[in-house]
Amino acid sequence: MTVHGHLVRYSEEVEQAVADGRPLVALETTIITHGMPHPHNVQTALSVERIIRDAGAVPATICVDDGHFQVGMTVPQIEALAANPSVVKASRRDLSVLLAKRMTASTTVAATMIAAKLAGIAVFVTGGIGGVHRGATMTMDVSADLQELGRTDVVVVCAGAKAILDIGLTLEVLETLGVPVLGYQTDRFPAFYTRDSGYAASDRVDTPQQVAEIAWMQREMGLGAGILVGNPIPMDAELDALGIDAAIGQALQEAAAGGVTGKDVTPFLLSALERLTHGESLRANVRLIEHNAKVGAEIAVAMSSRS
Ligand code: PSU
Ligand code: MN
Repeated sequence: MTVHGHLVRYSEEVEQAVADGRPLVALETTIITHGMPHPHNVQTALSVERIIRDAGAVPATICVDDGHFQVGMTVPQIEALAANPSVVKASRRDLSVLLAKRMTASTTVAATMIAAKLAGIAVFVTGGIGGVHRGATMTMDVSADLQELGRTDVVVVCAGAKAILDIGLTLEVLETLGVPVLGYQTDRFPAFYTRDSGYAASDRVDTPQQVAEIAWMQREMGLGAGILVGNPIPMDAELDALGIDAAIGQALQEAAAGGVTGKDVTPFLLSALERLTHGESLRANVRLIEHNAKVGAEIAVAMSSRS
């Protein structure tokens, strides 16, 4: 393993892929440590990597460790992270502290975008992004993921945003920040467990090549912002909208009653939802991430044909 500069440390597989100019796909780790229960988190992380390899790209799962961004993790490294309940969640604010203290941390969408950019990786696959929380007009709870999308030019493939958030306000903020929100083979912005949030995407794309062309334009102008690709959950995996809405309502009530704030809000809501749907939400979560992995790898392959 080689140290690149002072900040990025590649795995052997990723190092080789960079040297060979092969397409890479970044993956976050907060979903592993704070988004899914063990052992589903490890199984999903490894299956997502496999899907990316099968589609002709190289996965780079990213975390913070020993004063570096670890870009590309071995199976034992992923297993250790997934089984360690004391790993902290790192977003933009936390990175300098955690790197300086040489702590182990998982990276959110925002932190993974920063690492991907430093590591020269153009495409990043996740499940759902953070956004504007319901009630944010009072709490001001707006995920740092949104600002990052406005300032870091990485293509982020997701299944939309969970309805634990205020999706309308999330889309307003993304518009203000100049982030294209592309519906992948749909005109609609997806809502994670369901294919339609009730809001339109800002534009529609139908092929990986189209995403690549838009990303090149964005770069040529030096706009600096990322691109959000909303890839809806496969039809046969979609959950019943009313059932999931009821569970979300209950989860939000529990969070309010428990006085949950700050970086704990999203993990709290995700685990409450898991419990309230008796694992149904988890199965959907796995299916949509696997789907995102396939589409993200195809976009990475399309983008690597011109660089
Ligand atoms: N939304 C999900 N699943 C997740 C997350 C969000 O449906 O796992 C994680 C991602 O890592 C995201 C982070 O970047 O939560 C957002 O946290 P916050 O709202 O504290 O910015
Ligand atoms: Mn928050």
